[in-house]
This record gives sequence, structure tokens and C-alpha cells, in this order.
Amino acid sequence: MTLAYVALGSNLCQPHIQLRKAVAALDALPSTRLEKVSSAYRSAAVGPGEQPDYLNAVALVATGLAPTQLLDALQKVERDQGRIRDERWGPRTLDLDLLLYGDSIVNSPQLTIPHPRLRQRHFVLYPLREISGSELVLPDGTALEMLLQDCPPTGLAKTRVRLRPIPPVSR
Ligand code: ROI
Repeated sequence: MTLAYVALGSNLCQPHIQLRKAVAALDALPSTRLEKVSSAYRSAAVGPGEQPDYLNAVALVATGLAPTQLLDALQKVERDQGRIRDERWGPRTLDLDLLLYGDSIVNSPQLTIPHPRLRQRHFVLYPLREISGSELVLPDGTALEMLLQDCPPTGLAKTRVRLRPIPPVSR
């Protein structure tokens, strides 16, 4: 099993519902167990043009899937939740990005790990730190803490949106 971090984002069709469904879908992937989910964070859309605010989160999964198998599975979850791959920077019902896969570095035409835009996105770095702790080091040796120093959380708001079901009280 390999530990992998996945970023979740949505700004259409009730983002909190989209993220909640996606978290459940991650836990239901074959050979995969959901380990942790960050809080949901709200932020203005980064990138060109006007579009609704985003809700973002990061999940940690333990998976027996290979990186490309996990990518395929994530893209299927996106499609199942109505994602149409259209505009490059456009609004989306669900975006799932494979951020990190163990200590692997992957550079193939289909897949780049660590995710190429992870380093400059506050809406990824802060939820990532919430579940990884600040000691996380990327496979190239960059400390997460260094990236956070260059990326202030301006306009990023932690919400009280619940992304996982409340576990039943055990007696
Ligand atoms: N902006 C924010 N705040 N969150 C996202 O998930 C996000 N995703 C995108 C673009 C359009 C770059 N902007 C975003 O794909």
C-alpha cells in the first residue's frame, strides 16, 4: 500500500455536496482506503476570468493502485460527478488532482507527480499541511514549510463544512 494525497476542488452544483460525494467515492475505490480528509476551505477562483468561489480540500488515501490506475480512477469519479473537460481554467463540478504518491516522482505524458501546480496554490498547501503535518517533505527534498512561507493564505477561509459522515457512537 502507498500513501497518496489527492486534492479536491469544486465551484459548481453545490460544491459541498460535490466534495462530500467525492470523499465517499475515494473511500470506495478498489484496493484503496481513505485515511484522512482536511477541512473544506473556501477561496476566490485563482486564474483568469470571473467564476464562483471554490471549495477545496485534500485527502490522504492508502492505495494498492499504481499511479496511473489511481489517476484513471480519479478521472472516472470526476466524470461520474458530471465533470466535462472543457475550458482549461473554467469552472468545474469536481476536480481531483493526484498531488503526491509516496515518494515517487513521475514524469509521463499522462501524469506528473508531484502535481506541477501544487507548489504555488494556497488552496492545496494549507489543507495539505492540516492532514500531513508541517514535517512533510516533497520527493525532491523541498519542505512543505518552505512552500507555505512563499504562499500566504490570503483569502483562504477554513469552513465548518463536514466532508465525512459523523461516525456512529460506539457503546
Ligand atoms: N481556484 C481555486 N481557488 N480553487 C481551485 O480548485 C481552482 N481550480 C482551478 C482554477 C481555475 C485554476 N482556479 C482555482 O482549476
